[in-house]
Amino acid sequence: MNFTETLQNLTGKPLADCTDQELYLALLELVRQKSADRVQPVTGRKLYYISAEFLIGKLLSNNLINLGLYEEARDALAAAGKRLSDIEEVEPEPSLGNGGLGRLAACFLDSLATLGLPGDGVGLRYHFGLFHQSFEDGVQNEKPDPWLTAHSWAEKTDVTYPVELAGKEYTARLYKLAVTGYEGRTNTLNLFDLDTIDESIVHDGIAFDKTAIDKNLTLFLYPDDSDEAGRRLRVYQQYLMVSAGAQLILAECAARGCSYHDLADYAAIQINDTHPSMVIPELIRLLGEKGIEFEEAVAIVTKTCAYTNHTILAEALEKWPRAYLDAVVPQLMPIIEKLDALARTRTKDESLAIIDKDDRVHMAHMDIHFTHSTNGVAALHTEILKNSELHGFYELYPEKFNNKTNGITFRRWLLECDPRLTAVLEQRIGSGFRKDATELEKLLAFADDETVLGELTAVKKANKEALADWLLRTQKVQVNSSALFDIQSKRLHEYKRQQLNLLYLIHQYHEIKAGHLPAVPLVSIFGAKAAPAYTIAKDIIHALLTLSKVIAADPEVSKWLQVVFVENYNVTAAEKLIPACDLSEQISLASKEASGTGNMKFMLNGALTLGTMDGANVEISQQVGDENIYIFGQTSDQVIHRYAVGDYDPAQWVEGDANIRRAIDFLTGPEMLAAGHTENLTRLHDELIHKDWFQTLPDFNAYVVRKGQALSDYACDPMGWRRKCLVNIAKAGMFSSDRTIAEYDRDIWHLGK
Ligand code: GLG
Repeated sequence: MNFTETLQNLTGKPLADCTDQELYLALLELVRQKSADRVQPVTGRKLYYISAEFLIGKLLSNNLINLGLYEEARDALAAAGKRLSDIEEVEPEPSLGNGGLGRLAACFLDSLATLGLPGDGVGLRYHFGLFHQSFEDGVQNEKPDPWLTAHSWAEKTDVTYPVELAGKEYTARLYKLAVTGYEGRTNTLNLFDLDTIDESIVHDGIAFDKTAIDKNLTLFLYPDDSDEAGRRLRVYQQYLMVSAGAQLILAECAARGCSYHDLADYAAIQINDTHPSMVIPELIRLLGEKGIEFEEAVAIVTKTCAYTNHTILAEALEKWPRAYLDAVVPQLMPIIEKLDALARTRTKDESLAIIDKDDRVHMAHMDIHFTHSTNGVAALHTEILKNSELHGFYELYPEKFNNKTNGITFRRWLLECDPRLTAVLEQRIGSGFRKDATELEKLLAFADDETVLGELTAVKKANKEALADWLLRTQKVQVNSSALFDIQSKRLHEYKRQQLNLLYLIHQYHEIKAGHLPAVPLVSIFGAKAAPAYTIAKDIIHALLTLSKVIAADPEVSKWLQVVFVENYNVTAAEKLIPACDLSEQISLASKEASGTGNMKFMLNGALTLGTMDGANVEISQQVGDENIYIFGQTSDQVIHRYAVGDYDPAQWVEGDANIRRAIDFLTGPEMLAAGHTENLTRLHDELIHKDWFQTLPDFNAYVVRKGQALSDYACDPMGWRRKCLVNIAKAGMFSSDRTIAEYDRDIWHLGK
């Protein structure tokens, strides 16, 4: 049977007569069948990647590509007058993640399956994932973001595990989602849920009764934690995930002949940030139930588990008040106490303890003491962990520390999101890069070939036009696609410094008004969600939306400058934005962005980076060379020094610099106040003048100068610009998650052995 017939069989009628919904369901079924064919038996060690987030994005096209069905599906549909892109729109995006950490987990699952490694994910089946963002009256509004339709990729199973929360037993049900690899095997993403969840308790946006655990437990990823009930709910969620996950792991290993004493020969468990840290005491507890003594259980768990640190921001290194754990997981507290006592026999340093003198339980400390590996996610980040943030631990366990620079899957972030670029690359260097990303280097041979540079320019132009169409269709915004597209899309956080970009845009506004025109018109695009309780982040969104209005209303300025804020930024939006970008904004305060992975996606799609020497920007700059990246600002050493001295006073910078003063004062000037809300704008203004914790002002002038340089290079030397883009694409190979996963396997997991 040929492809069209198979599809017709599944829909029961000729393709041309089917609705997009029917075709979507048929393709979903086809993918299911084909991915089932690629399930392989597991021998030796299997990985369990436990993570609160798996930001998988839409799966249809990705699965079609990985299963080698994409071209056939596209052509069969086209022959029936249908477009695959229309069918993709039927699929809701599962927003089971917040940012890079969750997207990384999704890229890792793709690479594991592609490399033929046995490795499954373990997480939660949130009903709404992260919230759906809209802008109303210039303010972020949050609503539930449903993705669970009658037919979803995650299939319900009969497997359940009992989980005890606050002394009451709940039943965790397993859902399985097939993870296909590119020409590889099929693995599984295991997601747990309760049957009793009640979506109807959500009201007024994303509010709900935080104490009705049986109804709310898996409603949302990261429920609002600004009150105690919200924080406790996070502990409930985490324990549901790790207890059900640990039971699944033990059951699977036992089924393969594991005696539990030899668990480490069957399982490798990767703890993704601190959210799953309770898997350590939970496994020790469960092994105890199987008759294994505490000391042996500790040794087994240490050998089985490894921990990844994704940030040095204190707010993300979870420290739970002991009272929460006493209330929610009383069965774990005696074990955590014993672990704390054991850790104290290894070091006298109080700052390395698990339970501190204020009775807070440091999850990362438990991870480092009782796993065999702690890794950072980019070279600079790992050095900072070793030399400052976790220095005491590094002295105690130098052998545990290692670096695994993040990566991205090229199947989604090149083949799927940028078919035009993929086609040009294949024509010039063959298709070897699909499996071996370092083959992209072959493109360097064309660095001075004007035909190839012209092809890359044409690809970018077409992608920008496609983005312009999409913005018009979905947001009713018209953009000038011959302008330079400058994009900052990532979580909204002060350390990522969207506010620095904001100040730059205000500066440009004044420059244009003063007749100092830029080298090229600029379209500045943002995509970002702010955590619902993060007030200043929401104020930054408001300021950008307000500025966008002020500029749009001013014909003198709007010819040269436009600010666009994409609503509900998610993976689907990222796939539209990234291929269309000219200049990628990676402007975090040096030392604060552990790695960044958006930076890699933009580079791979032929954008140039404007960035600080932070996270993986450092490695990107090493790959491409100084002349192919726009670096500015303080170094991480300077930043760390400034924090250590503790005398940073933003008011002095405001006083001493007329440009900074003009930009900051504009926030609460008449134009902005007329278009926006006084409360939000004043709060942001005051925050920048009195606190500016992420040192925006010291980097302001360097940023303005460097960005001006980028704009003028783009305008005055188009071939030179395109050559730089080519080098970026050619040098992106090292940022394939296939490389990252191969390193994890080589150094930490040893899968299948
Ligand atoms: C974190 C960090 C990012 C990092 C990502 C994946 O903030 O810098 O790239 O994890 O390791 N919470 C995150 O997104």
